[in-house]
Amino acid sequence: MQMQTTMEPDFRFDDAVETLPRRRIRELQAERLRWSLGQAYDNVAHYRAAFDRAGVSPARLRSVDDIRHFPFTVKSDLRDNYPFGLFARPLADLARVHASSGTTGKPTVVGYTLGDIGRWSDLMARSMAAAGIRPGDLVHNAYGYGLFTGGLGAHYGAERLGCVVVPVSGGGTERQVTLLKDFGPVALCSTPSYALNIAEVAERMGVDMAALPVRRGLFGAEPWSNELRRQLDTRLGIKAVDIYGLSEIMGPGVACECDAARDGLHGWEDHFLFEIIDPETLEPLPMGETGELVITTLTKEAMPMVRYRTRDITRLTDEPCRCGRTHLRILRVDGRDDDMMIIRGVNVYPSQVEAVLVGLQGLAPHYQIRLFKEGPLDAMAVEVELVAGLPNDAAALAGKAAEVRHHIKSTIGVTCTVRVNAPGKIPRSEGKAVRVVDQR
Ligand code: DLL
Repeated sequence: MQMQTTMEPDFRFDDAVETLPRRRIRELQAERLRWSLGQAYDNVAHYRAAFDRAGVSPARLRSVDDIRHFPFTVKSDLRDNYPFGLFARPLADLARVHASSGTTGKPTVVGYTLGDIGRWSDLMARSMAAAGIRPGDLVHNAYGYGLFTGGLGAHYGAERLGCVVVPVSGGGTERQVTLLKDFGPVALCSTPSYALNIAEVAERMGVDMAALPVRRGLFGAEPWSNELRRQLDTRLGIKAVDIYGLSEIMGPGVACECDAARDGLHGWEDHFLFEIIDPETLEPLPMGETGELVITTLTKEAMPMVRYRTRDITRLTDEPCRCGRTHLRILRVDGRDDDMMIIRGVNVYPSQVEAVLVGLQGLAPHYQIRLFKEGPLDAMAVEVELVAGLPNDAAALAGKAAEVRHHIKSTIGVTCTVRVNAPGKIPRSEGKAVRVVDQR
């Protein structure tokens, strides 16, 4: 059963801004950039020192292209200024802090004024509308609530759009399925790996997700392949839409795909300046080239970020989109440069392995990659699972493993070890999936 939407299909939350001519977007960015750099320089000791060292001054900025003369900000700058050293406002003027755990050492802490929370909510509402969610829709929010920005980010955005939020948070998957069945939400917000977990548990409980009213999935916070998207579309009976963001810049809603094209994520350029740089030379790259995404905030009060190196590898396009929005698109993120594995000279992202696995018959889309040393070289072992109901004796598992190894070799070009496990052996995600286990 499909719910009818009451709004016209190309409904936009901020119609005038989302369709601004590109020239106007650049003018708006120049104006806001000067303000934002000024905030950083005047109120944050770290930026004042960094700008002075680089010999740059916000007042002398002529156009957005001048951003290339400003210094980058990196993750360790946040750690070095832990916890509140990068705030441009006194702590008492803030409304909230969030933090991400990070893989090593101290968490990175980010802060928001009430105004920042308002703009974030607007951008999440804009993203959700772009994804096809409409005012009045019931939204099941399975992003984790707490220090992680996913839960509260999606929550405030959905409320701002005029939706009714079910604030479930992550985990307790059987209960999630029961709520999805009983409440009949129109949209599901979660990481793509958790959505897959929900689909699997629903099947086990005998709940036909495709027969429920849910018709949109707003999935992000981790890289995922188009193959996984197709699988989620079918198994959940939805249209799965990609949403991107990071705590350092705001949280979810920095960019989001549109329902019309699902072909790249519109980066909201009235609030952020996007660049792609060569991660080796640190030089800006022209539109369309692949490199590291660098983002400068244009409207953040509590914590302006100047040329933040996201470590996310992708490319941008400013080709017109069929949805009518004029904001550039970030092509789907392959992964982080620190997730990139180099196996016998070949660069591999976990999402490429995922694309192969999900495309093969008889395999469940749950996987983990183990990195280990083989003599002096890095080697990769792929652990995957057979779907339930197939013969899973040793010979069947070995035969399937050989097939997977062959496909990985012919598609990605790397030789690796593959182990096909009986169903249920790979850990299931309740948030961001752990795809790579480093045993080197
Ligand atoms: O993951 C914010 C978020 C919440 C985004 C919910 C979307 C939905 P962090 O925990 O700071 O923030 O992690 C940010 O996650 O630099 C990317 O490496 C990765 N990431 C986020 N969205 C995507 C995506 C949230 N759609 C880091 N595709 C980012 C690929 C993504 N990677």
